[in-house]
Amino acid sequence: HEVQVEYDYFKFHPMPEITDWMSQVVKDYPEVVTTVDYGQTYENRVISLLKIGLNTGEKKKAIWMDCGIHAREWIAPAFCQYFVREILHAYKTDPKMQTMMKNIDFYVTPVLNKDGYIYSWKDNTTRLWRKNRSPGPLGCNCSGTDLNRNFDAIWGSIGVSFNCCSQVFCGTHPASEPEAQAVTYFVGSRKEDFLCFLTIHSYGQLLLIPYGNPNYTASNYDELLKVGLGAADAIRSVHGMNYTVGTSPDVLYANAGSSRDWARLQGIPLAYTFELRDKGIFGFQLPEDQIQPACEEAYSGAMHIITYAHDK
Ligand code: ING
Ligand code: ZN
Repeated sequence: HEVQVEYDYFKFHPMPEITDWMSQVVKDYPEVVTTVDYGQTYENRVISLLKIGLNTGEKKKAIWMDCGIHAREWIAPAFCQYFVREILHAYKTDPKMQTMMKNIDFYVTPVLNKDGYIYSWKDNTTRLWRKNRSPGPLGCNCSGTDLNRNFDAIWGSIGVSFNCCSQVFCGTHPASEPEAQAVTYFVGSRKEDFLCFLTIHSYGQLLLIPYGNPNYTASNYDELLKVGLGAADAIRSVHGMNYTVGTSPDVLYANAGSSRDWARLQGIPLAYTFELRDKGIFGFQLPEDQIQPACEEAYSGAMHIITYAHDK
């Protein structure tokens, strides 16, 4: 019989270890955690999420969180795993979390772009891969589509490239990629259930709100900004780190086809992109000794948004 080894949340893990971790979480918390397989990657890997919540027999509201849509942003999958650990610990001890688990289901995808993530672990020449691993269109020698430009949200309008060699290649048509299709179908088919859609990236220490195209303004822009600023305050209170809040064009750059904009266009009110640590000293190659503080502060920011969504 196997010896249980304590999972190290403050190291980066290759894909097989994350997959094993998912199975272990289901075994450890069978009354609140199940896995849902909801798609396949280009290389035919199963895309799975953890569904976390109490089965009340009632129709429940939901929270979405995905990590690892971009391969090289390793702190993001580490955060999804930490987030799951924290809400499950809180569920055991904190009446507020027990209430939340009755009212809502958390849908957490630790690694959405599995093919890309595995490729970024291959060797030091592939460590900074961003896109998925689908081949380019006929006649193009580069592979990979930027999944965060591929969603059906004012697709192709701004801040994207139609050159398949670009890091921000938006694909051949909206949701051309199987990974974007999986999210589109899973979330889209139950969009009225979702109170909030959080998509986790690095780096930059930003909380980005819709829309990426400056010609569009979210109908609840004021609410998105207010709740985002509250989350930034919560983040700052943990380790003093500053996060900037605003639309992508206001604080970073314009873009179209992001999953966050797609979620907001579906009617999900609270849609945020988290850009975790740091601000560029280490960039995508965040040292492992920053995983814990980065996750602690981001957890506090995410819980600020989730608590607002739940209590609203
Ligand atoms: N940044 C995001 C990107 O996809 C972003 C930033 C998200 C911009 C959503 C606009 C909308 O480029 C990283 N680091 O991937
Ligand atoms: Zn990213």
